[in-house]
Order: sequence, then C-alpha cells, then structure tokens
Amino acid sequence: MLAQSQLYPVTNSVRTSMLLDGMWRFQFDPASCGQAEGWENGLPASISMPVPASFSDFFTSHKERDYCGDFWYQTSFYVPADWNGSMYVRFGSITHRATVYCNGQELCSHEGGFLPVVVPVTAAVKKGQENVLVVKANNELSEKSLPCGSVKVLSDGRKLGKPYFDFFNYSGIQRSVYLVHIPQEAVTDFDTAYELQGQDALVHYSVTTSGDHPVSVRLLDAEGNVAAEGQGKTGTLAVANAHLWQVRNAYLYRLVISIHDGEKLIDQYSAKIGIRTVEISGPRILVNGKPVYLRGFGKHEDADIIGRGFSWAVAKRDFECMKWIGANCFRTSHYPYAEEWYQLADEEGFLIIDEVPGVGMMRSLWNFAAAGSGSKYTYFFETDTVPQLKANHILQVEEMIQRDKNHPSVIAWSLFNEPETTSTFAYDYFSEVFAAARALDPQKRPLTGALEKSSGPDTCKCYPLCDFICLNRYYGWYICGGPEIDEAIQQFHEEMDQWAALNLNKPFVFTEFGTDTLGSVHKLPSVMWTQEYQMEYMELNFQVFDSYDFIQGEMAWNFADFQAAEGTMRVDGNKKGIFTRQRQPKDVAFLFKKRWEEMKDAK
Ligand code: BDP
Repeated sequence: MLAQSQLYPVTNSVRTSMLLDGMWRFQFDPASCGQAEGWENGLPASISMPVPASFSDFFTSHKERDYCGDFWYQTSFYVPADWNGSMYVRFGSITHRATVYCNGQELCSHEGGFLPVVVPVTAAVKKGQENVLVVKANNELSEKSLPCGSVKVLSDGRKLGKPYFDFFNYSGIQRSVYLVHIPQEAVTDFDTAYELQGQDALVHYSVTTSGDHPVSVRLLDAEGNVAAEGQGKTGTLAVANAHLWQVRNAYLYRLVISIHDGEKLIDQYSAKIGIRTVEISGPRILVNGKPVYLRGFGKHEDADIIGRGFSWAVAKRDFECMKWIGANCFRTSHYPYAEEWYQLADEEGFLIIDEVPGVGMMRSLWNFAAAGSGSKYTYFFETDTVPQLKANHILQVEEMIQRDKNHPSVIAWSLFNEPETTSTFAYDYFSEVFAAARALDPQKRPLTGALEKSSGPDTCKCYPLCDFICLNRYYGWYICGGPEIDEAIQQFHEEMDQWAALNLNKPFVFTEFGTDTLGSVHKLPSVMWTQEYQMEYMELNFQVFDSYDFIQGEMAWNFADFQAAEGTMRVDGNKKGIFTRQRQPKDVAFLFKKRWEEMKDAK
C-alpha cells in the first residue's frame, strides 16, 4: 500500500484542486551545490520555465538541451485562510527523481519519472499567505533506475546521459501540478471489478478512507440517473441492463463515493468508470466475452517544442489521427503516460496496454539495433545493482497499477520492453516482478511484456510468465532489409512456425514492427527509408500476421516520428512514424486505414 493517495484531483463541495501550471522559475545545478547553498529557500539566479513541459527544446545551445544532472524548479502558491483540511501538492510526474520543499522545509523524495509525486504540505504551509514551492530534480540514468542507462563524464566535467533506450531523455516537470485541499477524513483509494450476468452486471467495489465514518456509493449513468447504490467500504452493486463499455464505443458511469457523519457530508470523491471485462481465453483476447483484434500503435509522449510535456492539444490530435486510421488501441511505450491520455482513451473506447518504464535492460547504447538483429549481449540481471533495480521496478509496477487500475481503457499491464530474457537470472528477476503485479490488480488484467528478437521460441526463458505474448520484430529492417526483404519474410515465417510448434494456446500480439521512413523521400523501385519501402514492408508483414490464427494484434512502431539520442542510426530522431512528428500521414497511413477499416473487431 502506497503511503499517499494516488487519486486524480477533483473539485466539489468538499474538495478543491487548484492547477499550479504556468511559468515557473528554473535553474541548472551542474556542480550539485544547490542544497549546500540553500536553494530550497529560493533559487539565486533562475530563468523562467513553462510547466508542464520538458526543458530541453526551449534552449538554443547543446549544453542546455542535453543537460544531465541536478536542476531546480520554483513557484509560489496562495493558501486560503479557511482551509482546515489536509493539503498536498500533486505532480503528475517529475523526471526522473525529485526532492520537494515547501517554505524551505524538505517534505519528500521520489524516484521514477513517470508516475505521480504526492507531497503532503499541510504542516509546512502558511495560511492566508504565499508559499514557496521548490523542487530539486535530477535526470541521470543508471543501471539501478528505470529506464536504464548510464552517465558519461566529459573531459570538461560535463555530464551526458547515455540512454540504453531509443528515445530522447526528456526531463523536467512534464505533467500538470495541482494544489489539493481535502477533508481531514477522506476517501484515499477505491477500486472496482466487474462480472457480467446476461444483460446485467455486478460491480464489486472497495473503498479506502482515512477514518471510520460510514461510506456510501452511488453509480450514476451518463445522464446522471442513479443506476445502483450501496453502503459500506466494500460491496457489490447490481446494475440491471448494464450499458457496457465497448471497444471504440465507450459508455461511462460515474461512481460517487461519500463519507457521512449523520446528515453531514464529510467527503466525496467521484470518478468515471466503465463496466467491461477483459480476459484471455486460449488464443483470443476477450473484451466483454467477445474476441478483439488489436489494431494500433506503440506511441511516445513526444512533440515539437514541449518534448514529453503533456498537452491536451497534442493528445486531441493524436486521438483524431488514431480514429481516422481505424485503430482501437495503443501501448504506452515505454513508460506510463500522463493520466489525461487514459481519460481520453476511456471516453473514446480505446484499449491501452499500460507499460512500466522497464526499458533498457540490455547493456548497449544501441540496443534497439542489437535487439532488432538478435545480436548477443552480456547478461543484465547478474550484477550487484540488480536488487535495487528490482525494488525500483516493483515499486513502479505498484505505483502504475495503483494509479491506473480504474481506467476501463487499460486492458493489460506490460512489465518490460526488450530486456535480456535468456538467462535464468532474467527469469528469476521477472518472476518476482510478475508475482508482485498479479497480487495488485483487483481486475486481474492480463500481464505481458514486449520481447525482442533474441527472445526467441528456443531461447526466451520469460515468455511463460506472460498471459499473452508480445513480440517486437523488424524482419525487413534490422534483419535483411532492402533487396533482401523476401529473405526476411521467409525468416519471419520460420520463427512464427517455431512459435506455432510450441502450441502455447495463447494470443500473440506484434507490439513493434516498422521502418524508418523520411516523409519527403520517394523512390521507384523502393530503397530503405523511402515511403514506398515502408509500404512494401508493411504489406509483407501483414501477410505474415494473416497467416497465423494465434496472432491477435498488430501495433505498428511508431504512431509518429519521435526524438531520440543523436547518432549515425538516427536522422534527427526515429523516423518510424506512420505519421510525421507534426502528425501528418505518411503514404503508409492510407494502407493501414484501408486494412483496419475493412477488418472486423475480431480477425
Ligand atoms: C525497439 C525498441 C524501440 C525502438 C525501436 C526502433 O523497443 O524503443 O525505438 O526498436 O529501433 O528495439 O525503432
């Protein structure tokens, strides 16, 4: 059980949430001297910095854009004199770790850059006055933290982040920040699980509060009519003629949880929920008992100027593009996204494979290429730092499930992306991570992880842990690209035939396949990097997907071009987008649209 409530902030008659987004103050601290010099009381030489956003792409010099080390943020907020409950500041995330101070007092530290940081401030604030909020953050990568990487120290002493992953190490306060005031006795958590019975549904619920006063719950339909009511912290609501949350046809109820002292309302919290079930049955993924074929993307939180900062505008455009192309799902590769993405997916009926930042668990700066081609590497799970890495991994799984468990859009948890999986060390490591996740989800959603090429049918020790199997494969790109593409497809079939021979009786989903493609380049006959090649590659991949009944999903890499670390393998970022970074379709997008629109929900 996490110490702080992860509930998304709401405002109602007893709760207030104030958005602290806007222009904050900011200062780099390359010598890590801020603490010794008392910066927690106020930054001595700060510049302005928008929140939420990554700091990198505002700058015009390499040193600032690629900054690695400590950096500080500061803002101030007013606390009304009549606030007598509990107060906390809730950051959607701070990348990758942070210590937070209020009025100079150190209040909490948090590890991990993609999940909420909840800071109780009740004892530190001055009521009826302005309060100073300071954050010391750090974006160094290591083999103990998620995602994994290392830091290179240059001869002038400057640090440079060396990601073992293929996305830019965007950092900062990248999600919204709220000041929240809640009653002393409050709802701190809730969860639901569903059972369908013909036209009706049972909603099993459980509520946690910080006191002993009685709890009641009401389920309101989309028009606000009461669909069911219950008393007590746990119980079951019977919903007659339940309106189900369906794939791309969402229906949301509102669960209203109240704490009363006699007639007096002590606290109230409400959230939208969707009644739906998810299960794996043989080689099928079932939503509400019906098979669904996953059509979608691996994505990134990534856009011009704001980097990994959350923007409603970018999210809106992404959903419109995904709807236009006929997609029904996406994976939050390679980290949990801002909560607003899930809220939109709940509304739009999109399915999400929610991924923990368990990426880079191979010791290579270009492990995406190593992974794609199946080259060998040293075992990652055999070192001294593994116990700490595992503790971090499990903590982030816990925080992710705690945060996202009530979203109907979330249909599965992905607990890794392309780690080393061929050693018994890897199996032992992931057995513990999977066991932790299984114990945490009240809805018992399927668990999985994305496997790279070296994790093959004959080598991978970890696929038995997965309820459905996710493969990232680049036959025709990292393997036998260009003129050898027919050879690549033959090898692809050979691998799939080996998987088929194992008779696993589980669904397989391709969570990555793709080619880097420049939106401006055409050539006939095609060559790699052209739009024509991306089309040919996809057509051949589709033929493979359509040849095996147990393949139950295709999620192209990537939804859009995105920024990555510089190098000879990347042309101003990864260009495998089906859309450009500005969210305009490449030619191949029309191919996907035709295929996906012609597909029924199930294959
Ligand atoms: C896979 C990784 C992904 C990379 C992709 C690629 O999971 O993060 O961006 O390959 O090479 O190995 O484009």
